[in-house]
Amino acid sequence: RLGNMLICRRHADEQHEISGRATKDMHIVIVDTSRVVLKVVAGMLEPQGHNVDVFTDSQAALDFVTYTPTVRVLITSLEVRPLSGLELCWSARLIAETNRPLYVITMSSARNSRNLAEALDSGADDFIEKPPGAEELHARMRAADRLTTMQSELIRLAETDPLTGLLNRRAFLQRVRDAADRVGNHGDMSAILVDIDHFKRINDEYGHDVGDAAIQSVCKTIAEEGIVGRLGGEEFGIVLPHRPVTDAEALASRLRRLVEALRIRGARTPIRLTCSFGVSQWSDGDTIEAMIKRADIALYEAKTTGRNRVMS
Ligand code: GH3
Ligand code: MG
Ligand code: MG
Ligand code: MG
Repeated sequence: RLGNMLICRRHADEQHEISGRATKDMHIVIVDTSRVVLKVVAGMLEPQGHNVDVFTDSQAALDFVTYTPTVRVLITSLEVRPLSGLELCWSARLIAETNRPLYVITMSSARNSRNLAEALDSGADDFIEKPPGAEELHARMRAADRLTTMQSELIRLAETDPLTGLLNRRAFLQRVRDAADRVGNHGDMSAILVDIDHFKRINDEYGHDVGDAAIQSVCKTIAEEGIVGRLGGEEFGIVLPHRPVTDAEALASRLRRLVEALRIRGARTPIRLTCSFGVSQWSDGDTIEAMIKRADIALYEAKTTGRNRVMS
């Protein structure tokens, strides 16, 4: 048991060493009404390599954290304005529930169990007493680093398709939905669906491994711009936010030629393949499902009129 504790301790020491290096740095936001407190806390974190931004205004801090996805830790005093520390905590928790890791720590000079419980119930991950000691603060940052690193990895695993590294269907649709919110009702947005032609033949003739390699090559070729996802076996989606359908048509035509020029290795002779493309545009009062459905209808038309073509 004691041996175990020693090992844990040594591990902690190693972690401590690592945390001093730039590779372990985190983007941290600190909110407090006192510039002195901000200076003291930032002064403990910056020498560790962390990138620190300080705010006396909690609303400004929330806006910054909302629009700055690199922020991984938010440390807020409970006594801040105009949003209280608990409100800030809660709002920050809502951001973090989407798809980014954010570790929230509340700070108060009055450490009582009521404060602590309220902070945790408002979505805080941790609570520190003001002013924190350097050793304690660094240990808490290491805890934040462990948790957010694991969260990032889990988010990555949940969002990406392992064969191609592209967004999977669910993450793709979520990303497109977010983009649609930004584009609004009257803005431009366009979509492309891509499906490999006669792909079953490639699998049948050369085997599943070569089929997989073909999917990987096609995905590398078509993942040029926009939001790109693997929607099914050998079917991909590309969405161009803020871009008219003519841009999507031009991109699809270029990608069609690039795929045609591809040579897949893995068999005795290089394999050639083609893709069909369906293009659609975002229109007033649309849903992303409707936009993608129209691209799917266009894709079907490309298939039935001879494949290796772009239809809109
Ligand atoms: P079409 O031109 O009409 O699209 O013909 P197709 O043969 O491509 O037809 P379809 O799109 O229906 O067939 C897709 C095939 O892709 C069926 C499935 O066996 C294969 N497939 C799906 N996922 C994978 C995968 O991850 N790896 C490999 N090697 N094959 C896959
Ligand atoms: Mg098909
Ligand atoms: Mg196909
Ligand atoms: Mg298909």
